Amino acid sequence: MKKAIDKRYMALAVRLARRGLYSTPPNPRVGCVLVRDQQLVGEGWHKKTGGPHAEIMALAEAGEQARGADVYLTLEPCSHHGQTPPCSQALIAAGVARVLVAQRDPNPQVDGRGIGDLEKAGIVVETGLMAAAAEALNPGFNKRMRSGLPFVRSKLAISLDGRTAMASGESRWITGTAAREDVQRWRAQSCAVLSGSGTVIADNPSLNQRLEGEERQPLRVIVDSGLRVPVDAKCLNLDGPRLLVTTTDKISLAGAYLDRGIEVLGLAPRPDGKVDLRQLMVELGKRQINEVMVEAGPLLNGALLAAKLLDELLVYQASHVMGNDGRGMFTIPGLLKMDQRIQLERRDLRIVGDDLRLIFTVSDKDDRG
Ligand code: AOF
Ligand code: ZN
Repeated sequence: MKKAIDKRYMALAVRLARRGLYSTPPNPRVGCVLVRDQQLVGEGWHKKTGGPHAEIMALAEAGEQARGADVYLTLEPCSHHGQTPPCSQALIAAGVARVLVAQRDPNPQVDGRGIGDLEKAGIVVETGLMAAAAEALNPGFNKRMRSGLPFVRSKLAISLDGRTAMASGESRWITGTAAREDVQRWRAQSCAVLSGSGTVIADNPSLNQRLEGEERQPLRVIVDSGLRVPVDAKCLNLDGPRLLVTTTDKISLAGAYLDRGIEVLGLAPRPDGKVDLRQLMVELGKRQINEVMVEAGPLLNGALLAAKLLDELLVYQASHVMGNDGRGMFTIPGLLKMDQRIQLERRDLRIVGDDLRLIFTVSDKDDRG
């Protein structure tokens, strides 16, 4: 009985955390529920980096009622002075009786210390209830804290026969409006949207998020080893942070971009003269980028998948056939035998408007930073 009640309140904490889906990055989404004598006395969630943590909001709502309360937390309370004081101490000072923590905080500054603080103060701590749901709130934060690398999700819009553009390059629109609206939500929850010079030249996409009421714009990152992207490309001129990534030997030619306020990053070129994508991910991790959404063509997608840098595929499949001359999803040369296949695990399947939406986890990947 008690177990079922605990699960119900933890599920509420997860739902509260989700309210921060679009606004918390680079901080994690966190929810907190306070219950005393079977009464809900406080609810909190973390809205914005620099703002109050979930626990502080819930404690403020509960006031004196926090004394002796049970606390349901999706993430271990922080134990450090960041932009705000430690939540572990606030919970202790409020006199709570028991704390249920779904997920330990992988931030090396916390990593068990928050739980340790509570236990030292004589508070009963239970961990692991609904851990998977709590982890799923923050794939990017968790991965970045554990490996230094962001979580990378590639969005692909395809025909039934897996084509992403006609041979002419034309690709508007493969999927319907409902799928394109869905894409806006994924963009808005990302810290960065990544594309390549080929896509920008062919489609001139905006790559910004246009969700109503959401202010935070993900960083638009364009990989352009040859500095071929026109300076007046939409994605380089719309409001919001922009980053053009090229190789160190090209950086002296980037004046026209810099004049427009576009940041240009030069990375040491690989032997083939292209940008080192792993280095790019390391760099994005250092910039506190949690989730990257890739919206690119088959060359960049193929290179990312082959380099084991993709964590997830978000695929929208339309009900039409584009034919054999159309472009594919991943250009990966040298895959000839069945045992060279790249293994995926399908996690979700649903219908979005006229299209099918599939989410895959890439099983075979490399998380070393
Ligand atoms: C919590 N509750 O609601 C959140 C936590 O700079 P600060 O003070 O905002 O601290 C950020 C770190 O605190 C973040 O990296 C993560 O480890 C933790 N986030 N902790 O107790 C919250 N958002
Ligand atoms: Zn905190």
